[in-house]
Parts: sequence; C-alpha cells; structure tokens
Amino acid sequence: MKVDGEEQKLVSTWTAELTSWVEQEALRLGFDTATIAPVPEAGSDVAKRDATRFSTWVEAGRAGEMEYLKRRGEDGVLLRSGVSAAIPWARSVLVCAWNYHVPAPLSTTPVAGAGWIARYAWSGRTLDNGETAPTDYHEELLAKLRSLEAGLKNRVSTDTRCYVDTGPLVERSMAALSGLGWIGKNTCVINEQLGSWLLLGVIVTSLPVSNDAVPQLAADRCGSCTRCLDACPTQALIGPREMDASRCIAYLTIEKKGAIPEELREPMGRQVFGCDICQEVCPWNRRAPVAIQQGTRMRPELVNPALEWLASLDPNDFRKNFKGSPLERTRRRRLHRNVAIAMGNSRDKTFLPQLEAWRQSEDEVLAESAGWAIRQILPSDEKSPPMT
Ligand code: B12
Ligand code: SF4
Ligand code: SF4
Repeated sequence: MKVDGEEQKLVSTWTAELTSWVEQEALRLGFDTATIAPVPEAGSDVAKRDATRFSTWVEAGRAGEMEYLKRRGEDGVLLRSGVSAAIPWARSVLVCAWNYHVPAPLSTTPVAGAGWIARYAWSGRTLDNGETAPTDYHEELLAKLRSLEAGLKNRVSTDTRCYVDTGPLVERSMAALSGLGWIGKNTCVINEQLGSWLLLGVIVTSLPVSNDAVPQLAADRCGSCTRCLDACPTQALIGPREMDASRCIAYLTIEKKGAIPEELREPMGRQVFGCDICQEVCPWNRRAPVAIQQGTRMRPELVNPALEWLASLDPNDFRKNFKGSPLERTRRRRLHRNVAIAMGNSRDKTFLPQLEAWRQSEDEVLAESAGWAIRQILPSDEKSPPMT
C-alpha cells in the first residue's frame, strides 16, 4: 500500500508510529487532542465496573425518557453497558476532543429579559453572500472523524465506526480510559490543560492496544471542591459523578417532551436550551484556552438572546436561525415552552401579552406552561381566571 508515495505494510495493531500519526493528524484536522483507549475485555474488572455503573444508573430511572439509553440486545444486556455489548469486534476507541470555549459572558451573570442557550449551540458559518448558516458539532466532528478514518484505513487494515453522541457507547467512559481527562464531580470529562468545554467524537476500531501501551488514567483533580454540586439549580447532581439526568436542565429543555414537571420549572431560571452552570463554576475552566476553530464562528445573537426575540420566531424565522443547529432537534414548539417558563421566572410583566397569547394556543403544553408563567408573574390577587 502506498502512503505519501512510500510503500507501507499493513499493520494490525496500534504501533507507536501509527499512534503518533493519528494524534498529529487529529490536530491537523482541528481536534485539540486525541487519545486511544483499549476496550475493556469482557469479564474484566473494568468491564464489570462500567457495566454495573451504567445498569444501576438506568435501573434507578436516571435516564428519564431517553429511551435510546435503555436499549438492550437480544440477550437482554443493555447495549451501552460496555462497548463489546453492541460492537463485539471492537478492540480500541480513538477519542478525539474539540474545544469550544469562547470568551463570552456566563449564564450565571443575570441579564434582564434574556434567556440562555448552551454555548455548544452558538456555532455558525459565514456564507459567501454574508449570511450565517447555523452549524452543529455533530456534523462538524463527524466530517473530521471521517477524514481521520480514511487516513487510518490507508495505513492499516481495520474495521472502524465513527460516532459523535449517537453510538451505542458511553463516550466519557472511553475518554477516561484513554487518559484524555478525568470524570469531574459534574460528570463531565475534564482535561488538565483544556478544561471541560470539550465535545467528543470517537472512532471505534478493531486494532488492539498492546499491554505495554495501555494509557495511564488522568489523575482526578477535583479534590475537595464541590462547586458544581452546590451550583446545580435542580439538584440533578445527586452526588459526585452521579447525575439524575431526569432533573438536569439540559434534559428538561432539550430532551423532555410534553410538560416539564412543575417543581423543576422555577429552578430552571432563564435556561431555554441546555445548561452550562456546572461547567461555568468549575475552576478548571478558568484558564481554559480559547478555541481556534477553522471555518466556524460564534454567533453573538445567541449569547443572552432576548426572550422576546425567541418568542417572536415564526416557523420561517426558526428555520432560518436554527436549521442545521442543535436547536433544530428541540423544534420551535419546545423552545417556546422553555421560553414561556423563562418568562415566568423573570417576573417581568412586559411578557404578559405574549404569555396571554400563548395561553390561548392549541398546543396544550405551551398553553399550560404559559398559564403557569402568568401565575408566577402576577401576584395572587391579579391572577388570570383558570382556563376552561
Ligand atoms: C445522555 C447524554 C446527556 C444527558 C445525560 C447526561 C449524563 N451525565 O449522563 C443530558 C441531556 C442531561 C446531557 C447533558 C449534557 N451533555 Co450530554 N450526552 C449524553 C450522551 C448522549 C450519553 C451519556 C450517557 O451515556 N450517560 C449515562 C451515564 C451513566 O453516563 P455518564 O454520566 O457519562 O457516566 C459514565 C462515566 O462517567 C463512567 N465513569 C464514571 N466515573 C468513571 C471513572 C473512570 C475511571 C471511568 C473509566 C469511567 C467512569 O461511568 C458511567 C457509566 O458508564 C453523551 C454522548 C455519548 N454517547 O456518550 C453526551 C455527552 C456526555 N454530553 C455532552 C455535553 C457537552 C453535555 C452538556 C454540557 C450540554 C449542555 N450544555 O447542555 C450537558 C452537561 C451536563 C453534565 N453535567 O453532564 C458531552 C460531554 C463532553 C464532556 N466534556 O464531558 C458528550 C460526551 C457528547 C459529546 N459527544 O461531546 N447529556
Ligand atoms: S447542566 Fe445544569 S442542571 Fe445539569 S447538572 Fe449541570 S448545573 Fe445541573
Ligand atoms: S466544580 Fe469542582 S468538583 Fe465540580 S467538576 Fe469542577 S473541580 Fe470537580
């Protein structure tokens, strides 16, 4: 096989040269770091520990309505309880991380009348005509992974699969096993140099990692800090490295269909899409380097977006602003449900006409959320009559 004009032999394991090439190539493609994790052997202590952790989590109902996390194989085993459960030929996982840190205000700094969209969804691309095309990290990272995969397959004979989020594996577990970072008490992967504003993409391969090349785990640097646990508004972090996802604002605003449980609405504050709080308060993000991203840029209109603007988006506006963005998945109706709740939490009476209009909506969830928001804003003696 010819690589860069030279004949090369196909290898069937991670050699030092191949590892070094893949790390450099990942950087060239725009990733900030890339590391390789061996897939724990079925029956090994690590495999058993991860499988127990995941199944206990699912069985305790922590996954809420995210049914895809609960999928089982024909043998009844949870597909995500270990990489081998869903991908029996997998021997290693190349974990690539992409820094998305941009210098911008924090959600924890209040801004009157504004909502908050999680910063991973701020990206866009400027088109030749000067217009902005929203972008989504899933596609951005997948394109980079595919290039890396093609280069890898040119050099070595291996089965591969690329995933960003959607694969039947717990990417953070593999990132921890690759030495990329440690799992913080907020459950995020933290890299000592890069912090935790990282998005992950993985290439599952059939290449084994030799025993002398097994990476060292990154040291856990959380120490006695509990800032994330203390700051989480909905107490979704029920313990260090333990999340009840059904209480997480990211789940409530992005994944949860239907009405949001009433007791969690007030703690949601002004978050209308995702939540950045437990990472904003993390000391390891204070010195996080600013991302250098080829092609994509931050969309300033999505930082502290006016609730009034979000509420005014008709289907066309929504498409124009969010087609191709992570918000597309949440759709306009659910975004408006979240905006109604944020309006209620603002206690700002200027939102009442919009909320009154939504209260008449045919969308029952939106109408009910708007009714709740009105009750938050108006003192009890001014409250609107109940809906009939
Ligand atoms: C479902 C999901 C969610 C759910 C549940 C989150 C959760 N903590 O589980 C919700 C919707 C709430 C969510 C929120 C967010 N998510 Co999310 N999410 C996922 C997804 C699709 C699956 C995660 C999963 O399987 N959870 C199940 C639980 C049990 O897994 P876990 O909490 O990660 O715990 C495992 C490991 O931590 C491991 N473990 C724990 N300790 C140790 C120690 C060692 C040594 C080892 C080896 C393993 C280990 O064991 C656990 C069980 O396997 C992944 C992508 C993927 N396919 O993995 C992205 C992912 C985790 N999300 C991501 C992001 C960016 C977010 C948000 C920041 C988005 C936002 N701003 O709103 C928030 C962050 C909230 C938070 N504090 O975690 C990134 C995380 C990057 C990072 N630096 O960690 C991922 C990896 C997506 C990606 N491709 O980049 N997410
Ligand atoms: S993302 Fe927000 S709601 Fe979820 S655990 Fe972190 S602070 Fe809590
Ligand atoms: S805020 Fe503190 S405890 Fe939480 S992840 Fe960061 S260092 Fe760890």
